Amino acid sequence: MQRKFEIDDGFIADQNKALEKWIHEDYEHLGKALLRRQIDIEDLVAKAQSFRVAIPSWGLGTGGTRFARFPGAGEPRDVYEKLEDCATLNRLVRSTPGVSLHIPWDQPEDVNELLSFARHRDLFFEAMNSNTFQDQPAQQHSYKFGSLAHSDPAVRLQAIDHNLECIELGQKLGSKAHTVWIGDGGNFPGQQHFRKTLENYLESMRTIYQALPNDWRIFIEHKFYEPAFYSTVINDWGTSYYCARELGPKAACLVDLGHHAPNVNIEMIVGRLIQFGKLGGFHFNDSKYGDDDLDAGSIKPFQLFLIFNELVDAEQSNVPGFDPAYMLDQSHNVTDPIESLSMSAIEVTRAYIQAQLVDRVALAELQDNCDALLALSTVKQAFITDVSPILAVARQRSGGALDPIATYRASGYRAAKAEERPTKIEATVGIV
Ligand SMILES: [Mn+2]
Repeated sequence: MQRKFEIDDGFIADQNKALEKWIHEDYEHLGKALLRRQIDIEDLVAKAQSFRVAIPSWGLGTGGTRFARFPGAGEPRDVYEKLEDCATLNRLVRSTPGVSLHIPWDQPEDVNELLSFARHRDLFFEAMNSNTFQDQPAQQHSYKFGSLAHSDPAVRLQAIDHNLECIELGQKLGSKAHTVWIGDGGNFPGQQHFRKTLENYLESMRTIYQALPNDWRIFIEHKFYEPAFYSTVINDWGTSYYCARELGPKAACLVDLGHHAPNVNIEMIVGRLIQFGKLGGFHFNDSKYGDDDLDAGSIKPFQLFLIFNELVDAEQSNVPGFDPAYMLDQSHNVTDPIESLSMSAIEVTRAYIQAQLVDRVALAELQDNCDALLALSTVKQAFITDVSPILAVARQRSGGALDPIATYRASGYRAAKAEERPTKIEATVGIV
């Protein structure tokens, strides 16, 4: 086999040399400033080094909108090339070794081959994702009018079977979670009976739940519209919570930041789900209007920080069973996906580290004393602290790049892939 172009550790180390002096100077200064706040910068570097966010296999190609898709040169054409790009991304940022597969888009011909391909690149498989929102060639029943909640039991059964296949494949790949997002819903008032469709969904999910291995979790992802424009079956976190509770302890809610109406207080939803023991995980992305799937932290960085403020608060107070799965879920239309995912992984880590800076003892006292202004400023102080040197040093100590995007561009990776991967017919990518 022809040798494929890779960014190696030596190249990253060479690129780091040019930046090292300045970043370490900034790091030293930040260390002194944080010490005045009784914070040890080394603890934060360790936290940044241990932070992980999973990569969606479908995020490595150009997503496209309802209008068009403008594919870039050198995009991955199959699951192996997607994993190649995941490995490159992880080599740069060192926080993304987990990959979330989407079935059937990533259905391997040989499971063991895929597994060893991933292992050789220090990657592993995170949550599986089923797809019952589009029809596949030779599929018996159509999902045009729904899947797990469809009025026809035969369609529901087909959708259940697909989910069971995903779990079976996931077991072979070492995954421990399954995410179910469905496109079921209605475009018009009267089209669907709200209670009946939810009952159908629950009945289907009970069958899937029963097949779930004991050490697995199943994530329910809510979304208030799209592809259905009037009503969806799992429309909000309340319905998601109800279903997770009905199903049992292995079921939990997954929060996709783009799946809420504008101005909804997502950090509060996160706080509620933590309190109720049903926060399963996240699909991080950002949005201005709808399910835009823009890069995490690009539109509302303060919201991302406030979400992590809840997560870190739960982490520090040892909430029982608190173990959310973090994943990016983005659609890249005008950027190189590897660059967008690098920046997004960094932005999510940034929010996590900034949230560590909140003086929680002082905040609790201010809350008790009803001091609204100083409570806000305590939270804001953490948000406005530039923790970039911490993130850069953490990456470097783990073998990654001080400036992942500059290093990636200097490597000529995409141009090399454009040579190796001549465009073939439309690669399967999409938005969940
Ligand atoms: Mn999602």
